[in-house]
Amino acid sequence: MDPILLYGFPLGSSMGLVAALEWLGKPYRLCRVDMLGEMRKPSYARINPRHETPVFITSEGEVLTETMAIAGWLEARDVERRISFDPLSPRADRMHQLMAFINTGFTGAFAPLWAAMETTGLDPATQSMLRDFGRKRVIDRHDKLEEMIGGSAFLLGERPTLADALLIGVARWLDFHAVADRKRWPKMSDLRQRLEADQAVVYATALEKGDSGLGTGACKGHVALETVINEFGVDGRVKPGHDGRRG
Ligand SMILES: N[C@@H](CCC(=O)N[C@@H](CS)C(=O)NCC(=O)O)C(=O)O
Repeated sequence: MDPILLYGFPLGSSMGLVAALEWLGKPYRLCRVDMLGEMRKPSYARINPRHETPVFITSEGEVLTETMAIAGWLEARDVERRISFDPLSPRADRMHQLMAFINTGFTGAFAPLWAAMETTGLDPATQSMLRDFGRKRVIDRHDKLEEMIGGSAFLLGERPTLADALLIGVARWLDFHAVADRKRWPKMSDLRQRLEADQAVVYATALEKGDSGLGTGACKGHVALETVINEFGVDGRVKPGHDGRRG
């Protein structure tokens, strides 16, 4: 079967994985998840008990959560090395390093900003403290990433890889939370501009917004969330400790 990526809207980090699937060019399907609504319902726990996107249904029908695990699955099957490198090469090591940085400290820096925005009943002082702390963390992680970026068109050379995919899904949160002018980090700003103009990212962003776009043709269509849950989610009542596995 074609693997299925469950991606979240609005503004899910998973948008980058949609772009990666386009760059990879192998058949896949998508499932669009409203993170503010359907992802919070009890039934979603059958596919991810942590109520998060992305989720990936592999071509063997297994449920795989966590961005790094999904990216690893794609990398292992990228035999033509369209979005990755020979796993034994230094560039693969460097790609993993950048992906880990983006998926941990860089992404996590935004957590206080999301909390300040989404937590109900926060008093203004706590909200302001969270915003201030988050803003400082985001700026610091941008400073660090700016230092890590070289002079190439994309993070690891002249074509985008999984590291760029992870970055572009998250980097736009800087603007959404109005943390700072992106031009404060010239290399990051140029990189983002290049990625935002990339056809795969344009396509992934359009889908996220509920529009249709011009993809490569690798996407074989969308599957309804209810269908994915019924076909691949754990059966019956969710038991503590399960991770979306059927067996
Ligand atoms: N560790 C997970 C984190 C995934 C994550 O935090 N996803 C966000 C969307 S980008 C989410 O679903 N948050 C829960 C929410 O919005 O309620 C991963 O790397 O895949």
